[in-house]
Amino acid sequence: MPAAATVKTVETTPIEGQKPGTSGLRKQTRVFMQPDFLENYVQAIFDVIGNPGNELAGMTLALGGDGRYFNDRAIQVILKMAAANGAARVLVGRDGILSTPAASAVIRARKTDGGLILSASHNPAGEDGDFGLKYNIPAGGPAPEAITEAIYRRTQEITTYRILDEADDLDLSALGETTLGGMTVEIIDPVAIYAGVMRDLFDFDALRALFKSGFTLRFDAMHAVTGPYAKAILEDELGAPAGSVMNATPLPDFGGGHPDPNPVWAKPLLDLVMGPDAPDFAAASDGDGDRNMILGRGVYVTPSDSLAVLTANAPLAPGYAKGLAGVARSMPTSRAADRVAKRLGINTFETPTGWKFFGNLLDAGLVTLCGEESAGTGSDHVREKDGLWAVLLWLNILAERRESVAGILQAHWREYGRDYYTRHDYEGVDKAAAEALMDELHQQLAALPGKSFGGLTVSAADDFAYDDPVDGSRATGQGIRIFFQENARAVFRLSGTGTVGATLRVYLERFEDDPARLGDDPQEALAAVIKAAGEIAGIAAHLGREEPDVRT
Ligand code: G16
Repeated sequence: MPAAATVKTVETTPIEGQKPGTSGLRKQTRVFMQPDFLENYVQAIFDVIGNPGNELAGMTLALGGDGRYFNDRAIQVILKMAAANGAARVLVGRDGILSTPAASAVIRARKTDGGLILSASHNPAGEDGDFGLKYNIPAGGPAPEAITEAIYRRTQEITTYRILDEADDLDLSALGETTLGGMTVEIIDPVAIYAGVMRDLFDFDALRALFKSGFTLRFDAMHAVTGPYAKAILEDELGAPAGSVMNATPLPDFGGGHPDPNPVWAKPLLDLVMGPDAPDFAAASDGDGDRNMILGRGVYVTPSDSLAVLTANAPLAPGYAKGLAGVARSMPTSRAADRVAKRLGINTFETPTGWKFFGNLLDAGLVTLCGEESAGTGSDHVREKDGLWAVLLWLNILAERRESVAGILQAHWREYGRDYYTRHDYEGVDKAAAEALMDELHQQLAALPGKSFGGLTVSAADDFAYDDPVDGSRATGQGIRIFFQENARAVFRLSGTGTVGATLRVYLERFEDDPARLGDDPQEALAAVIKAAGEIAGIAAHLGREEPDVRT
């Protein structure tokens, strides 16, 4: 970098559309690439987290992303802006790579003043795909709403941003320290700190023995960020045969795929476990490595069931041997984990959708595990959901129980009953139509109890609100819940992570204490609930769609 690098103050004006959603600011990549769009948002973050008057003076930040298109450019801009705003040090993953859970681990292990994570999670990548940016707090988790709202307000009044002038891009491919303006840039191994956390939690000897005994695994990294992590831990350290990790090289466009680990987008893996060459265990993760899908020979484990099974079995892993303080789940997640928690006599919490709502519960030691129907599971080891962690916990349980995934699941249902579950997504629908559907649902709420739809009778209906037991904050309008007398529930909410139009999510579940009675297909077992939900919300009339785009 030429010694001449100076701080340049650039005049700017607020840009529309910088309101963060469920998980930071997520937009089409081209929107992020507009002049000043990234710069304005980054400066707004720095203005909110910085010291009034001397910005980031003395602060250390972590920085990295899932390697998607524009990750490399955005990292260089953010580094130059951090230097211009006076940051002391930035820890950046080699080549700008950090999975979301690894970023959380770095923030916590190195006690930074938070970090910036570049990802649009499971959304497709590329110039025509999506991009995203979020700020995580020093505890390692996504910023709570008070902070994201302050950042948003700042974007609406911003007039200038600061960036280094005449500074060359840094080479981020070699580990070690370098300087940028007056700031130290420390290029770190993206895997090392994270792998250390996993080593502390799980019985790596037992896992090595499991693989040595011939246990087979397929992990689909979906050409996204988890590849290097999964290869280093599962293959290099634990001895899973080479090739157990598929699609392990992160690509800027994720190979043109949709790295959302669910039976629809990871269908080849689902087909594999349902076929004659099924491995003992299979799993997939998403773009930024925080989501997971769990499969066994001939079986798909829903995220809600996975949370329940992990809650019941976590103490088999050394990191949880003392038992769990409690378990939290997002509201639309099935109530399977609650049944386990009740039996164990531990805390349960039902929070709004969004990992940020778990942060306070974890910090206060009220819960140890958290999970969401959207393929997120995690624990108090970091403050993000963690895809590879879920895989390792499952493997540790399998290593101890030496039963199949299907066997464990069947035994779980026999013991606790089964919460049949499915989510129907209506994607890219007209925003106004989706909002009208939700408005109408609202208006009906009070009149619904006692009415019957498709053979089910509504027992209660509300719009979910959450009072945080730690800081007293209240989140309202978090999704409409309709309970039926027949142990069933339908939930409606609009996605907060989409970038085009609106996505209506309908979450459907029904509890059955004798799982043999309703058969194995959730769509069939839930037919009456699906019908009732469609009638109550008038889905076809509002959206002009007879069928959802995605059923998971
Ligand atoms: C994000 C949040 C999750 C949340 C999900 C919901 O996931 O981190 O906590 O469950 O959004 O998405 P939607 O609002 O579309 O239903 P991710 O993996 O996209 O960061």
